[in-house]
Amino acid sequence: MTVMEQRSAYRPTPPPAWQPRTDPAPLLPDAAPYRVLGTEAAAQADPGLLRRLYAQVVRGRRYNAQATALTKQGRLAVYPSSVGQEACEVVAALALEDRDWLFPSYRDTLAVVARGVDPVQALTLLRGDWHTGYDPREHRVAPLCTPLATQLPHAVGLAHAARLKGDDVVALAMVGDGGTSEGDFHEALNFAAVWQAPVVFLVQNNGFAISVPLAKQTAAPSLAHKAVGYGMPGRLVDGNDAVAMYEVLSDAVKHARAGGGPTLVEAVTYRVEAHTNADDDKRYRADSEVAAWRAHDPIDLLEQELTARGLLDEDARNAARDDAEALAADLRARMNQDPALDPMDLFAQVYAEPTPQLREQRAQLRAELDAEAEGAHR
Ligand SMILES: Cc1ncc(C[n+]2csc(CCOP(=O)(O)OP(=O)(O)O)c2C)c(N)n1
Repeated sequence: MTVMEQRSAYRPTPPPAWQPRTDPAPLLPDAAPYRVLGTEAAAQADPGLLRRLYAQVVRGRRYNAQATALTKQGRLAVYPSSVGQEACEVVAALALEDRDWLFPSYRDTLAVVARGVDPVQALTLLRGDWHTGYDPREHRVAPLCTPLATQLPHAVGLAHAARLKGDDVVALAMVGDGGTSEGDFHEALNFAAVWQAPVVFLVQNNGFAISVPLAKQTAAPSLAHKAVGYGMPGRLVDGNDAVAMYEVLSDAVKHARAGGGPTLVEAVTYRVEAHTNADDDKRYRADSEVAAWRAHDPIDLLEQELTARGLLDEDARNAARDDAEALAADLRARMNQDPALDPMDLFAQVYAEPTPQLREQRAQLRAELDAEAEGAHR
């Protein structure tokens, strides 16, 4: 037999039938960020919702300005501003029920305040005073997380455990574009999808991870496209459009609560201020880019719609501004008081069984404090 004849006689067994495990088409994100404000769909937006969102973003903007001012007065060690991102921040809180959990990052104190946590307590960590500053169980808000993306597996664990116990709870976890490159992001999304855990992942794509622009962060078509690889739906939304954000996050929360599993939401927004008060953003981006985003401002978008529909007169505008001023004045007054701190608390509530090194450091600090107190009494 020739080689040709041998080959035509050989009939390899084909592999068992293959088909995709899930149809990828419904998981694909929107072709462009979903918008409502500034489009014809805005006419359908509920007046009560528009007014509520407006009051909240105006408060949020004032809170941001006050917190940054406190860093200049030496009352706050560091503040990662969310100016320009207020719609994402407040809607993350408003889309949840009281029984749900919020998992914020260091940039999300505004979401934490919008959820009802005392603003001074929300800033405790950034003041460098104490551990978390608030009781996470009281408002169901996890501690602000500084190690990037570590809050995501926590959110999945909590949501999965709640589901196993039969508790009707959804977890919403917030992360930045830079955080999506972390291993924790991958592990959290994979577990969440495999377990169909009731989690909403909200990525605030604000353009930068400190000085690293998105183009150097990922080659993915969008961050929302990453969802498909895990087998969960991805949504792409204009993060400066509070109404669009409210619709998309509320839908994702509802979907998770109904047993539909996790959703990855990419909110396209922009960090119009520096990374923190310790950063100089002029070194890595052009003023014109910032100006283009300032022109697509979350407050302006709501104001234009409310004004066009005759829902925002001078009195309503003043009421929102007065409420925001009262929040800022209270924050200023209370942050200007010296907190009563016990430095020994540094070692409290960290380990149930402190390590030998921590015990040694604790004893050393105790001795230094005692010596100082003795010196003061002489
Ligand atoms: C695991 C880890 N690596 C590095 C850092 C240092 N770091 C702090 S903020 C930041 C940028 C994060 O950017 P992004 O996730 O886009 O969030 P944004 O600050 O823009 O809200 C980096 C690298 C960190 N906090 N944690």
